[in-house]
Amino acid sequence: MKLGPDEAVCVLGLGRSGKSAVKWLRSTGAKVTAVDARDTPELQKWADQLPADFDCRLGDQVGLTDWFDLAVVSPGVPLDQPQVVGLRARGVPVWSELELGWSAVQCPAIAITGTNGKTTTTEWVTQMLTETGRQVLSAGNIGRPLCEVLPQTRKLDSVVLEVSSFQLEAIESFRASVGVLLNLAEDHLDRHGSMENYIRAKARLFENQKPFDWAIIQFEAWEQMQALGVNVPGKVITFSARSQSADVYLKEDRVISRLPGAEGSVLDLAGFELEGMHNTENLMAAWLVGRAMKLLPSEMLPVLQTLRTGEHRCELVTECEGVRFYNDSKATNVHALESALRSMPFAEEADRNVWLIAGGQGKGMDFQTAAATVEKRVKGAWLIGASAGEIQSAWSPFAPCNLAADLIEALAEAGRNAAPGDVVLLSPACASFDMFDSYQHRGDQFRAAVMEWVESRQGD
Ligand code: UMA
Repeated sequence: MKLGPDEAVCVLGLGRSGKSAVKWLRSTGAKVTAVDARDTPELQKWADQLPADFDCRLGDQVGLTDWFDLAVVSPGVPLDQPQVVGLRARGVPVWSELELGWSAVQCPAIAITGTNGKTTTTEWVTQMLTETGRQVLSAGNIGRPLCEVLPQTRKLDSVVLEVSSFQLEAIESFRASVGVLLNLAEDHLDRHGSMENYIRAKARLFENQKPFDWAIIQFEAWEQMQALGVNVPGKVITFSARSQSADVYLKEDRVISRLPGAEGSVLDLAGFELEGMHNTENLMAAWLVGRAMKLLPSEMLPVLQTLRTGEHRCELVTECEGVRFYNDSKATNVHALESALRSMPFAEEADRNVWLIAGGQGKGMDFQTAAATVEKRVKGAWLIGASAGEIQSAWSPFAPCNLAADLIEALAEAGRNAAPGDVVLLSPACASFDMFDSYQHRGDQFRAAVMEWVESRQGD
């Protein structure tokens, strides 16, 4: 569907995505109705700044019985939400903000998804392409909606998009010239209902690809997709740090390729400062994107060697009296927590040297799946937030678990118990929204609390 001027478009959800969709649509001459279940002073103020004819409906009881040519849903609005169901029942096409952006984007897209690592890999790919002279911008789930950067896309070689299952669920024609799927593990089951639905939503990244497009897929995720009979029309390349059956795989400290024209060792990990198998796979994916974009190995390598993980991702905050404090607030699911536990430094005398702070708003995941890793690495856990009790039931047989009132108390307890060689790790395995504005807010609070705690120790 091509969007013409004067179309009546309803935008549901007025967070970052919805507001940028409204702005873009208004610039095209569309007649926009903006809707949000919240009726807050902040949203009122935003609506008041727009011209008087702007139709903004705030509150959880607003009606949507008028005709719309199109509805655009924010990622946080589920497709089984009554307003969306009602619009669909009346034959109104429902697009995600990603699909709306795609209808107006003026350059090819590189799109990166996966349960974990998608922000890091999006940042790395953007950095690699920028530093090798390509005109690119990152957008999407990374925090900058595609609709916000549309005017700039005319001048770009590519837009690098981090995409989520929420955004992919409501696409029609969105097509990535290069699509990347980093991994598939339990996440957002409260929204998708089952792992199968979640995998199918993620796999939509590849459904509109042409036979000459690239589908760069982690080997294990590819197996999960194949088990569901998902068809991928593009050129599939697999990578894995665990399975040597992949096209690109890990052997000791080297990344080996069996791709035609690039056979043999392509990366020597000794030259990289990246911890953990998950980061090796993120690196493999970035390298494969570079190859798909026709970058020369000699161009890519110097940039790849400078890559680091960002804030809130196993970020070393400080070391005090031989105890290292890590902020992994970005770990919002069980799989990310397991990756963090595996990549934490060991103590000389024992593998169980991690004092873990976890908990927050669960997403229908099974915390028990982390039990073996918790048993191997965790000396004690302090649990916070809405899921604290559920996590305690799941992990208590494997490690000492305690409930804490909040992050500050959990940190104080973990710090008090930690001995030289130990690690205090915030890796919540949950969303932050029960106690914080975002994972960044949670990580910032943790960092500040660690520094305060360390100062108080030094004052003793
Ligand atoms: N709302 C309704 N009705 C509903 C549900 C929500 O009106 O039934 C309203 C809320 O009242 C609120 C608005 O919708 O005002 C929120 O919309 P939103 O949750 O889509 O928030 P945005 O600010 O648009 O942020 C979204 C992504 N959020 C989600 O996917 C939940 C951001 O990803 C993304 O960075 C941003 O678009 C820009 O693309 C965040 C995220 O947690 C970081 N993503 C998940 C993840 O990474 O695991 C998928």
